[in-house]
Amino acid sequence: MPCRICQRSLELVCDFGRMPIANRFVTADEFAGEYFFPLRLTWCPHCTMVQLAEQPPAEAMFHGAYPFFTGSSRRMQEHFATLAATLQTTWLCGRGNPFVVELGSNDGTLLQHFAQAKIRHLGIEPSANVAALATQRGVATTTEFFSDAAARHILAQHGPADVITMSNVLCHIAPIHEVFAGFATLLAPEGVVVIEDPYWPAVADQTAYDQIYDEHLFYFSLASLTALAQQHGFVVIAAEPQWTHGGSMRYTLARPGTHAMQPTVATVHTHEQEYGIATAAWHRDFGARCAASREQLRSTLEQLAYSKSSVMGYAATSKSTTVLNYCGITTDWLPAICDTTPLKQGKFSPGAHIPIIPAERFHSEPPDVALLFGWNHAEEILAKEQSFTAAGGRWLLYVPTVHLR
Ligand code: DWN
Repeated sequence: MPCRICQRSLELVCDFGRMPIANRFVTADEFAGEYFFPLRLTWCPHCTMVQLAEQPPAEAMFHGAYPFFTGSSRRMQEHFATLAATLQTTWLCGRGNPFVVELGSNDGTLLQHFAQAKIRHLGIEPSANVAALATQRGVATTTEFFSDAAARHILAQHGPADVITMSNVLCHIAPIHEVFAGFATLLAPEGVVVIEDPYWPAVADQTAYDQIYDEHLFYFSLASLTALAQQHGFVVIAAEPQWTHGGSMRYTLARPGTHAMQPTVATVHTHEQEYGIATAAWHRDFGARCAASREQLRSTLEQLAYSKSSVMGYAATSKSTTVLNYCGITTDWLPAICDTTPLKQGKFSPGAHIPIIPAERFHSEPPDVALLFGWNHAEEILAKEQSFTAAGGRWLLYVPTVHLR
């Protein structure tokens, strides 16, 4: 497979082995028919885009029983409330009857703020169950994948969009050029595209290899996103680091000459150059650190089992699927994972088949050690689980390094 952005040859960064669909939690009678694919991370030495060598079909990943809800974290709700306010004050103020479009609008966590403010909006969400939740909240939502054809249809119905936004969505999409064609069709002449995604240098720097799974096809940096945007006649006018998902970047794109470029672009660009993210050595080093982290986590879990300490996983994140399968973790070391999502409870984790139990069981049967798969929510989770820690419970983390605390 050549680079999806510039069509030149890709180089292997790390082979994570056979992997199931990260968000397809299964029942026992589904074990035999589980979908597996080779999870291999590559990078393009020409345009610098980091990407999976292959990805399962979109319909296998995003379906009518998609079990991730943006609103499942209190701090993420706050983040999206702030983003909504920022979009309004920065890009919509002074525009008559503005129109906001969100791709992958999930349960409407962001767009509900526009609905409440009676601002014209439209969410585009391919997973019917989460889209239905957004509709119940009064968020105008259509259940489909975004494409240039969809953009033409929306343009005819609603007119051009002043803001097209998406958070943790663009990095999931294989027909990415089709999506950019849709931006060009739908965006008003002076409109902006606001994109948030995990920031590849932050992922690599923290050895957060669990961000690598089927849904995450692309791993953007400013350099690689700029190369992509330029192909479609857009420039990046702002690049602002975010705390979300362990380190993300918010990129604002516009048509050349319509808005001034913010100083943040030069700052991030300089940082990426100094950091050397466009070198083969930097990528090789990441691959080596993933393998070392796996061995450390395996040996820590082995020691805990040997000392008869009970361990429970905390939060059945998509990321946990990579950790469990890459590290070969079984129920011998991890008998269960607790999670707040009813759609996951009572099922088994993809591939490794660890039982998912309700979050309440963490309180009624606290383990000696909690393996924190939701490490990106550590601040929120550790604050609400203070009594576990106060009673002597310990947390096992693996980002940025494997450690007990
Ligand atoms: O890009 C993506 C990001 C934004 O969200 C997706 N491809 C899917 C998803 O990834 P994730 O599953 O790794 O997301 P989170 O937000 O790290 O984890 C969510 C899971 O954690 C849910 O199953 C709920 C659970 N959780 C919990 O059990 N207790 C979360 C919190 C905050 C908690 O206190």
